Amino acid sequence: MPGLTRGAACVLALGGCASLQETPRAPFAPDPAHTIWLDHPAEHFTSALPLGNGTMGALVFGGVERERIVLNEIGLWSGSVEDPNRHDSHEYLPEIRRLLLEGKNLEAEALLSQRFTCAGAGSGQGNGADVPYGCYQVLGNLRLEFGGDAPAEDYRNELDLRTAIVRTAYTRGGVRFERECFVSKPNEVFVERIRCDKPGALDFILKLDRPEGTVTKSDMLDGKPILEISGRMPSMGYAARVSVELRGGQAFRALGGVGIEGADEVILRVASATSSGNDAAALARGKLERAAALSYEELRRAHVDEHRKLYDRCELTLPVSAEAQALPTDRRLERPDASLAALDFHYGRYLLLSSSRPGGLPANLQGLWAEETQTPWNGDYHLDINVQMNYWPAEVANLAECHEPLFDLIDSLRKPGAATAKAYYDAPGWVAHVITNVWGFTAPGEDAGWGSTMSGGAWLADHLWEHYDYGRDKTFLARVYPAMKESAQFYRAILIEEPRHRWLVTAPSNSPEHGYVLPDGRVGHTCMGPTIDQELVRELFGNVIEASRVLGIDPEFRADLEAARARLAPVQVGAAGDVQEWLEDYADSEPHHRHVSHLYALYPGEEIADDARLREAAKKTLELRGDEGTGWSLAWKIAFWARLGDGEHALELWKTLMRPSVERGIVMQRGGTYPNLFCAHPPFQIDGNFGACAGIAEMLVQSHGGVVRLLPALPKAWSEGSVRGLRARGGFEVDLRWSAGRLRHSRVRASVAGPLVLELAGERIERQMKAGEALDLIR
Ligand code: FUC
Repeated sequence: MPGLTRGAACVLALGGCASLQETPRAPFAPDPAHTIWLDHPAEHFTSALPLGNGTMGALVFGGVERERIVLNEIGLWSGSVEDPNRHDSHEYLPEIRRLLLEGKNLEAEALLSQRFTCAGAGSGQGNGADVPYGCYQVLGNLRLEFGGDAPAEDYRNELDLRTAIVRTAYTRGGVRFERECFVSKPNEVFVERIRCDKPGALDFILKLDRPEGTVTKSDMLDGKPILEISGRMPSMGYAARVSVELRGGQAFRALGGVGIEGADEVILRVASATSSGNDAAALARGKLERAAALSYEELRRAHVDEHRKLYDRCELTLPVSAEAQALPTDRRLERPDASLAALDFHYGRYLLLSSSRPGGLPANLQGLWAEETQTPWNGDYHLDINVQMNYWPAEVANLAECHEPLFDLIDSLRKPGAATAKAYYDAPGWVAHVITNVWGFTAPGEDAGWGSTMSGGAWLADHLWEHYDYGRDKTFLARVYPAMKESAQFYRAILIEEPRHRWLVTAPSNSPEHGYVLPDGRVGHTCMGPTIDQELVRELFGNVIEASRVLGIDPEFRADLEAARARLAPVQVGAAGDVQEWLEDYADSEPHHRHVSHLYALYPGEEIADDARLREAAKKTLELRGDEGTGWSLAWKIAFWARLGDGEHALELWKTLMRPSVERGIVMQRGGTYPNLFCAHPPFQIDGNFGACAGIAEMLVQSHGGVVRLLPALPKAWSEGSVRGLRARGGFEVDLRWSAGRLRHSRVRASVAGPLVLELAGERIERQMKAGEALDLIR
């Protein structure tokens, strides 16, 4: 009985769920620092608006005739646990090293190609969906087919970062339509409300599908429509289930889905799950049943409250240009104003808290948003910059708990990484090379040219220390110390002495994905002691030394590391006045290569920043490398220039990164930004979003070398502004307000007792802080 249904729903609506015709339309006034909006539906997912709760993701296209919402589950991977190690590889290690010590690098590389790559197909050259390595895959598509050909007017598709709600609104055939959706963390469900201002005018077909391998069910259960997809990967099952709540109108079976006719309002709930057993569908059903017990308003309120607890901790305000107030986000990319940098910063935080939550998997190459079954580069975890960059904003931008999934991943690599350490190096401890997945892949990659960089583990282990250094939580340090120590044990065991200076170096390794030119013109990759390895091992040893001191344990291991650390090859300055990328001053095979690995110690590492000679060399390196690059490469350079104190140059890089991109295939140059502000490698790769967020923070507050620096790289275009809730190493939180390019008010709060060294405009202030104390400076 339609009348009765309508009446009953109206009673429920008293809690605030007024229908659209009763709600006076508020003028559309998006906050330019917290809203991403477009005045047309997305043709591709790089214009769609992302939602996520760390496990479930959604990309909302905002279609008028046809709406598509891509659904994701962060654990949905093909592939399976495998043994990718060649267990006899260590037998060839002495010969590989002998060749390297004799300067026969290419011969060493040839042997590496035969004996020191992974067993099996490895990553499948980045197309690993059907090999054991596997691939992160799309869960499905939710489709709403409205049909008709009347044009839409007064259209907008809008994501409010503060509420994590996407709203799609337009007028069509004289009727105003409004859809609102979110992915709830507390209730583990995607929710969408569809309304219009004419009673009974909602007619559409609802469908749920997946590109491959799926059973689709659409049915009426007790008069209520249910849609479900489910399927199995080699090692897991997955499912998504949709329920439909109607206010007015009715539902009916339709070809490939369910039809809705004559409704005033429709509420969709979608739950999903992955499972190694056969219970994914049951898990999804359970979530859906729990969410069905709550009204739309209750679900919405719980979602917004939970989201704001994280999102509101930190805020950046920068000058807004008049046109930025009025322009949709994609048009703002053509003339990036200061407030777009604030939006980009907030978006980085938003994307992190949407794709990485405690208990889940880390944000992958695309966070948790993917529309294919073969995601570029398998949507995996690359360990030679990419997954680490994803977590650069976590501490400084006040989302430290979102860092946790990375720590779990690191912990999960200890066991497989120990097997790899044994197989290839006959060494203790654990190691990971260039790539990993959810199945514990730690072996070298399938190609020696890029696959044998051995510092992936050391770079990961640095994140454990960073989390401690920002928060100074000794319980955390004690928990993660074994992973740090076992990583140090590995590198301690595999270092060899190079003949020229008798420095200790890694061997065999390479400088991530870059080649050198030998004096005779031949190009090689394999080497000993690439600069990044030396920087990472020096840092790892330093962190483990310090951690063992803080925890009061392992004095003998500490002493051994101290002795070895003093003998590691130093950062060297080459003939061109730049930082040498390799132990020898080789020429670059690609002078403008995207990786700038040897400047690891400038950012995020600390070794270069406070050494005048090395700073100059780093500057020279950046000048020679140039201001181009893939998305993440441009983002890294923002942080490099910020550390060098050059805010104008950092801003230029950020502007280049904002360059509108339409390229969606894999291209190893010309990074930029898509209409939805996703970073374009190209293709979409989320590391550049996170790198830019961290780089912007680095322009405002730095805290390396035991000194908290305020406004160290402020560009002129940002001369007015404020920031609240940035964090600094040592257990500090910082608020700043500045005008005419000068700091007016700073507040530094200490969460633990300890010394504070503050630097602003060349002046240093030192204080002993108590836990909970705040220091205000007013100028
Ligand atoms: C590394 C980078 C590429 C790309 C890929 C996912 O191989 O060198 O640019 O980001 O990871």
